[in-house]
Amino acid sequence: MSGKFIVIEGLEGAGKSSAVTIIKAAIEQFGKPLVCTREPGGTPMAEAIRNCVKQDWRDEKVTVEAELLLMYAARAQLVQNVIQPAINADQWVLADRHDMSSRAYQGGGRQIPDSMIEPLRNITLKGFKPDLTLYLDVEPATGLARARGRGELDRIEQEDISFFERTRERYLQLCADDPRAVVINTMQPMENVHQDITKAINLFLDKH
Ligand code: Z5A
Repeated sequence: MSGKFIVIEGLEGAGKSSAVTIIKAAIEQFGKPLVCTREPGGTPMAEAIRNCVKQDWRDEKVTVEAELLLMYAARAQLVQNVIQPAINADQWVLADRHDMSSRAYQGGGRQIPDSMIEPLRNITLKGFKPDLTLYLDVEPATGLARARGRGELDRIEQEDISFFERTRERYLQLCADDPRAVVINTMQPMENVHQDITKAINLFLDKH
Protein backbone atom coordinates (compact mmCIF):
# COMPACT_ATOMS: atom_id res chain seq x y z
CA MET A 1 0.00 0.00 0.00
CA SER A 2 1.15 3.51 -0.64
CA GLY A 3 -0.41 6.97 -0.36
CA LYS A 4 -1.18 9.44 -3.11
CA PHE A 5 0.51 12.68 -4.05
CA ILE A 6 -1.74 15.60 -5.08
CA VAL A 7 -0.33 18.95 -6.19
CA ILE A 8 -1.95 22.38 -6.59
CA GLU A 9 -0.25 24.67 -9.10
CA GLY A 10 -0.92 28.15 -10.46
CA LEU A 11 0.23 31.73 -10.79
CA GLU A 12 0.00 34.10 -7.83
CA GLY A 13 -3.56 35.00 -6.96
CA ALA A 14 -4.93 31.90 -8.71
CA GLY A 15 -6.60 30.87 -5.44
CA LYS A 16 -4.34 28.01 -4.33
CA SER A 17 -5.04 28.69 -0.64
CA SER A 18 -8.79 28.05 -0.93
CA ALA A 19 -8.17 25.06 -3.22
CA VAL A 20 -5.95 23.53 -0.50
CA THR A 21 -8.77 23.98 2.06
CA ILE A 22 -11.37 22.30 -0.22
CA ILE A 23 -9.13 19.35 -1.17
CA LYS A 24 -7.90 18.85 2.40
CA ALA A 25 -11.51 18.55 3.61
CA ALA A 26 -12.40 16.10 0.80
CA ILE A 27 -9.42 13.81 1.50
CA GLU A 28 -10.00 13.86 5.27
CA GLN A 29 -13.65 12.97 4.68
CA PHE A 30 -12.43 10.10 2.50
CA GLY A 31 -10.67 8.85 5.66
CA LYS A 32 -7.02 9.20 4.57
CA PRO A 33 -4.31 10.61 6.84
CA LEU A 34 -2.97 13.72 5.14
CA VAL A 35 0.29 15.67 5.14
CA CYS A 36 0.26 19.20 3.63
CA THR A 37 3.40 20.76 2.15
CA ARG A 38 4.42 23.87 0.26
CA GLU A 39 7.29 24.64 -2.11
CA PRO A 40 9.76 26.05 -1.83
CA GLY A 41 9.64 25.05 1.86
CA GLY A 42 8.13 22.40 4.07
CA THR A 43 11.24 21.47 6.14
CA PRO A 44 13.32 23.82 8.35
CA MET A 45 16.13 23.97 5.78
CA ALA A 46 13.77 24.29 2.80
CA GLU A 47 11.89 27.12 4.60
CA ALA A 48 15.24 28.93 4.99
CA ILE A 49 15.78 28.50 1.24
CA ARG A 50 12.25 29.88 0.65
CA ASN A 51 13.07 33.05 2.61
CA CYS A 52 16.34 33.38 0.74
CA VAL A 53 14.78 32.95 -2.71
CA LYS A 54 11.85 35.33 -2.09
CA GLN A 55 14.02 38.08 -0.62
CA ASP A 56 14.95 41.17 -2.63
CA TRP A 57 18.79 41.25 -2.51
CA ARG A 58 18.88 44.86 -3.76
CA ASP A 59 22.22 45.45 -5.54
CA GLU A 60 23.09 41.76 -5.77
CA LYS A 61 21.38 40.30 -8.83
CA VAL A 62 19.96 36.82 -8.18
CA THR A 63 21.09 34.79 -11.19
CA VAL A 64 18.59 32.52 -12.92
CA GLU A 65 20.96 29.61 -12.28
CA ALA A 66 21.10 30.29 -8.52
CA GLU A 67 17.30 30.58 -8.38
CA LEU A 68 16.87 27.27 -10.24
CA LEU A 69 19.39 25.42 -8.04
CA LEU A 70 17.80 26.75 -4.85
CA MET A 71 14.35 25.53 -5.95
CA TYR A 72 15.72 22.02 -6.54
CA ALA A 73 17.78 22.04 -3.31
CA ALA A 74 14.61 22.85 -1.35
CA ARG A 75 12.71 20.16 -3.29
CA ALA A 76 15.34 17.49 -2.56
CA GLN A 77 15.03 18.20 1.18
CA LEU A 78 11.23 18.06 1.09
CA VAL A 79 10.78 15.04 -1.17
CA GLN A 80 13.29 12.81 0.61
CA ASN A 81 12.53 13.88 4.19
CA VAL A 82 8.77 14.42 4.10
CA ILE A 83 6.87 13.47 0.92
CA GLN A 84 8.29 10.05 0.11
CA PRO A 85 8.33 8.78 3.73
CA ALA A 86 4.67 9.86 4.11
CA ILE A 87 3.61 8.13 0.90
CA ASN A 88 5.52 4.98 1.86
CA ALA A 89 3.60 5.02 5.16
CA ASP A 90 0.26 5.06 3.25
CA GLN A 91 -0.39 8.74 4.00
CA TRP A 92 -1.62 11.15 1.35
CA VAL A 93 0.30 14.32 0.57
CA LEU A 94 -1.28 17.58 -0.61
CA ALA A 95 1.31 20.00 -1.99
CA ASP A 96 1.01 23.74 -2.62
CA ARG A 97 3.36 23.77 -5.66
CA HIS A 98 5.92 21.17 -6.76
CA ASP A 99 8.11 20.45 -9.78
CA MET A 100 5.72 21.91 -12.38
CA SER A 101 6.39 25.34 -10.78
CA SER A 102 10.10 25.12 -11.67
CA ARG A 103 9.35 24.01 -15.20
CA ALA A 104 6.85 26.88 -15.63
CA TYR A 105 8.58 29.73 -13.74
CA GLN A 106 12.24 28.90 -14.38
CA GLY A 107 11.69 27.08 -17.70
CA GLY A 108 8.94 29.31 -19.14
CA GLY A 109 9.28 32.59 -17.21
CA ARG A 110 13.08 32.69 -16.96
CA GLN A 111 13.54 30.84 -20.27
CA ILE A 112 16.02 28.32 -18.88
CA PRO A 113 16.36 25.49 -21.42
CA ASP A 114 15.04 22.01 -20.62
CA SER A 115 18.57 20.66 -21.13
CA MET A 116 19.55 22.46 -17.90
CA ILE A 117 16.41 21.60 -15.91
CA GLU A 118 16.10 17.90 -16.82
CA PRO A 119 19.33 16.76 -15.10
CA LEU A 120 18.21 18.49 -11.89
CA ARG A 121 14.80 16.83 -12.11
CA ASN A 122 16.47 13.44 -12.52
CA ILE A 123 18.82 13.98 -9.56
CA THR A 124 16.06 15.30 -7.30
CA LEU A 125 13.01 13.24 -8.26
CA LYS A 126 14.34 10.08 -9.92
CA GLY A 127 11.06 9.71 -11.83
CA PHE A 128 8.83 10.46 -8.81
CA LYS A 129 5.61 12.17 -10.03
CA PRO A 130 2.32 13.48 -8.62
CA ASP A 131 -0.76 11.25 -8.97
CA LEU A 132 -2.89 14.34 -9.64
CA THR A 133 -2.03 17.96 -10.44
CA LEU A 134 -4.73 20.63 -10.31
CA TYR A 135 -3.52 23.68 -12.23
CA LEU A 136 -5.53 26.77 -11.33
CA ASP A 137 -5.44 28.92 -14.44
CA VAL A 138 -5.62 32.70 -14.19
CA GLU A 139 -4.64 35.51 -16.56
CA PRO A 140 -1.53 37.15 -15.03
CA ALA A 141 -3.11 40.63 -14.80
CA THR A 142 -6.07 39.25 -12.84
CA GLY A 143 -3.91 37.08 -10.56
CA LEU A 144 -1.42 39.85 -9.83
CA ALA A 145 -4.21 42.31 -9.03
CA ARG A 146 -5.57 39.78 -6.50
CA ALA A 147 -2.07 39.19 -5.06
CA ARG A 148 -1.43 42.95 -4.81
CA GLY A 149 -4.64 43.30 -2.82
CA ARG A 150 -2.91 41.27 -0.08
CA GLY A 151 0.04 43.64 0.38
CA GLU A 152 3.72 43.92 -0.52
CA LEU A 153 5.07 41.89 -3.46
CA ASP A 154 8.13 39.61 -3.05
CA ARG A 155 11.15 39.50 -5.41
CA ILE A 156 9.55 37.15 -7.98
CA GLU A 157 6.13 38.83 -7.81
CA GLN A 158 7.79 42.12 -8.87
CA GLU A 159 8.64 40.67 -12.31
CA ASP A 160 7.28 42.18 -15.51
CA ILE A 161 3.87 40.91 -16.75
CA SER A 162 5.57 39.21 -19.73
CA PHE A 163 7.40 36.91 -17.27
CA PHE A 164 4.05 35.68 -15.91
CA GLU A 165 2.60 35.38 -19.43
CA ARG A 166 5.47 33.05 -20.42
CA THR A 167 5.02 31.14 -17.14
CA ARG A 168 1.30 30.67 -17.77
CA GLU A 169 1.89 29.57 -21.36
CA ARG A 170 4.38 26.93 -20.15
CA TYR A 171 1.97 25.74 -17.45
CA LEU A 172 -0.73 25.23 -20.08
CA GLN A 173 1.69 23.32 -22.35
CA LEU A 174 2.84 21.09 -19.48
CA CYS A 175 -0.78 20.33 -18.50
CA ALA A 176 -1.69 19.47 -22.10
CA ASP A 177 1.16 16.90 -22.09
CA ASP A 178 0.32 15.43 -18.66
CA PRO A 179 -2.63 13.02 -18.47
CA ARG A 180 -2.61 13.40 -14.67
CA ALA A 181 -3.13 17.19 -14.80
CA VAL A 182 -6.50 18.98 -14.67
CA VAL A 183 -6.87 22.66 -15.61
CA ILE A 184 -9.34 24.68 -13.52
CA ASN A 185 -10.49 28.04 -14.89
CA THR A 186 -10.33 30.49 -11.97
CA MET A 187 -11.50 33.51 -13.96
CA GLN A 188 -15.08 32.79 -12.98
CA PRO A 189 -17.02 33.46 -9.78
CA MET A 190 -15.39 31.83 -6.75
CA GLU A 191 -18.42 29.55 -6.21
CA ASN A 192 -18.00 28.02 -9.72
CA VAL A 193 -14.23 27.60 -9.19
CA HIS A 194 -14.90 25.75 -5.93
CA GLN A 195 -17.47 23.51 -7.68
CA ASP A 196 -14.93 22.61 -10.39
CA ILE A 197 -12.24 21.82 -7.80
CA THR A 198 -14.66 19.66 -5.82
CA LYS A 199 -15.68 17.80 -9.00
CA ALA A 200 -12.05 17.11 -9.97
CA ILE A 201 -11.03 15.83 -6.53
CA ASN A 202 -14.16 13.68 -6.18
CA LEU A 203 -13.49 12.11 -9.58
CA PHE A 204 -9.98 11.23 -8.41
CA LEU A 205 -11.20 9.89 -5.04
CA ASP A 206 -13.82 7.70 -6.79
CA LYS A 207 -10.97 5.92 -8.60
CA HIS A 208 -8.87 5.33 -5.46
N1 Z5A B 1 8.45 29.39 -7.41
C1 Z5A B 1 9.30 29.25 -8.49
O1 Z5A B 1 9.66 30.22 -9.17
N2 Z5A B 1 9.77 28.00 -8.80
C2 Z5A B 1 9.45 26.91 -8.06
O2 Z5A B 1 9.91 25.80 -8.38
C3 Z5A B 1 8.57 27.08 -6.95
C4 Z5A B 1 8.08 28.34 -6.66
C5 Z5A B 1 8.17 25.90 -6.13
C6 Z5A B 1 6.35 31.12 -4.03
O3 Z5A B 1 5.74 32.16 -3.40
C7 Z5A B 1 7.06 31.77 -5.21
O4 Z5A B 1 8.07 30.91 -5.69
C8 Z5A B 1 6.09 31.97 -6.34
C9 Z5A B 1 6.52 30.98 -7.40
C10 Z5A B 1 7.95 30.74 -7.08
N3 Z5A B 1 6.30 33.28 -6.81
N4 Z5A B 1 5.87 34.07 -7.46
N5 Z5A B 1 5.71 35.08 -7.99
P1 Z5A B 1 4.38 32.05 -2.58
O5 Z5A B 1 4.12 30.64 -2.15
O6 Z5A B 1 4.38 33.08 -1.53
O7 Z5A B 1 3.37 32.57 -3.68
P2 Z5A B 1 2.24 31.83 -4.37
O8 Z5A B 1 2.46 30.36 -4.34
O9 Z5A B 1 2.08 32.41 -5.70
O10 Z5A B 1 1.00 32.08 -3.41
P3 Z5A B 1 -0.10 33.18 -3.47
O11 Z5A B 1 0.30 34.48 -4.03
O12 Z5A B 1 -0.52 33.22 -2.08
O13 Z5A B 1 -1.15 32.60 -4.51
P4 Z5A B 1 -2.50 31.86 -4.17
O14 Z5A B 1 -2.32 30.95 -2.98
O15 Z5A B 1 -2.98 31.23 -5.40
O16 Z5A B 1 -3.46 33.06 -3.81
P5 Z5A B 1 -4.65 33.06 -2.80
O17 Z5A B 1 -4.21 33.62 -1.46
O18 Z5A B 1 -5.35 31.76 -2.70
O19 Z5A B 1 -5.62 34.07 -3.53
C11 Z5A B 1 -5.23 35.41 -3.63
C12 Z5A B 1 -6.42 36.32 -3.41
O20 Z5A B 1 -7.31 36.20 -4.54
C13 Z5A B 1 -7.22 36.01 -2.17
O21 Z5A B 1 -7.57 37.21 -1.57
C14 Z5A B 1 -8.45 35.29 -2.74
O22 Z5A B 1 -9.59 35.49 -1.93
C15 Z5A B 1 -8.62 35.94 -4.10
N6 Z5A B 1 -9.26 35.04 -5.09
C16 Z5A B 1 -8.90 33.74 -5.33
N7 Z5A B 1 -9.70 33.20 -6.29
C17 Z5A B 1 -10.57 34.17 -6.67
C18 Z5A B 1 -11.64 34.22 -7.63
N8 Z5A B 1 -11.99 33.16 -8.40
N9 Z5A B 1 -12.30 35.38 -7.75
C19 Z5A B 1 -11.97 36.46 -6.99
N10 Z5A B 1 -10.98 36.48 -6.06
C20 Z5A B 1 -10.29 35.36 -5.90
